[in-house]
Amino acid sequence: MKLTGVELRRISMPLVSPFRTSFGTETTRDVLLVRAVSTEAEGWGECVAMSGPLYSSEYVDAAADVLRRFFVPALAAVESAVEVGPALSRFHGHRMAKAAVETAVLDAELRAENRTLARELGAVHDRVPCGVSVGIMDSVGELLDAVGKYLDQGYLRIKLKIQPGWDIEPIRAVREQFGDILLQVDANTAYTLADARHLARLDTFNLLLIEQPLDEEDILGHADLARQIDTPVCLDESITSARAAAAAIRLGACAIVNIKPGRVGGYLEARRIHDVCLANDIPVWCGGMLETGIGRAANIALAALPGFTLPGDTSASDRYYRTDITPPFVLDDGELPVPTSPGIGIDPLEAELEAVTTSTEWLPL
Ligand code: NPG
Repeated sequence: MKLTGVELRRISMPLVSPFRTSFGTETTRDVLLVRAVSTEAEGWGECVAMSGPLYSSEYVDAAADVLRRFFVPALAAVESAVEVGPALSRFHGHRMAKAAVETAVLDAELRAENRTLARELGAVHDRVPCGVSVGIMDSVGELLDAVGKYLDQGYLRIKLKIQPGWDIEPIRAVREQFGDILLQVDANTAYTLADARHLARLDTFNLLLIEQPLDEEDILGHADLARQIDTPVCLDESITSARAAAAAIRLGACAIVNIKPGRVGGYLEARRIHDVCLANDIPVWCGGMLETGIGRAANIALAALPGFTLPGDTSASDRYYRTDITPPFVLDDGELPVPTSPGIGIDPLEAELEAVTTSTEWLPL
């Protein structure tokens, strides 16, 4: 496969409701889409970087810059997606940007060969169970309304965003109101090890897991915390590679791993993390970054691998967007279907895509 160029396309997607986490509130997703064009086919990737460097050091303008100046020019001799990682390995970090372009090349390659991403990654299911991530709210009443609505829609597991001052009471209220549902919490690094006794108070709520309670670099802190609380510790931000996953597991820093392809540099590294976790009996689940249908399609393929034994943040399109840029993913009995068409298995809808596009840039190779 010979790449002829890469298009960077920025789109602006208003969320159906603001999404509040411990690091900020997202009301509109400023998404960077990457389209890789080859002599045989073209493919899509979605960059999951946010507008600002708040979830991690990456942000969308930086992703566009590093792709334009360094990554795309380095792909001139690349003929297959497996060559993208090695071609970019001398560049440090910027994993979300790397993931976006690797996915676009992989999608183009799979489409040219008439193969699906799910099959390529080793998927063993044709449907995946779905959870939903519920942001921090102004009041417990508002939270209960939101959780009730999602449960009515069929979501199989609820994840609550927490932070100091918004943890015990909202969790207790959700448990009291909705009983024995699958429930987990996500702190996005908002606590320190000094909060261990406070976090041990969550033990009584029988949570599936607590996600990334401490700083992303604090692997030993997570190992210490894991010894002091009964709730299983899950890592997200800390796990940037298969090597990082292996180290965190060996140190006892996590019992569960959230896999987000963008965070780790792409689907090929995501699969390696899955393999490391499976070999160590560590359950994994697929995280989300408020993706459009492009990123969602690929995540659902990944979530169909055998080690993904917990419902992911792979919600239906209408949880995020009134109008998506692809045909929507619609929840069916709490599950989404794994795409069956070649590549990521979905195409942008031309008019919908044009309507939200704010800029495009063609980078010839
Ligand atoms: O359903 O896509 C989704 C969102 C899931 O909570 C979610 N994502 O930290 O995992 C996270 C969080 C996030 C959202 C992080 C937006 C960064 C930005």
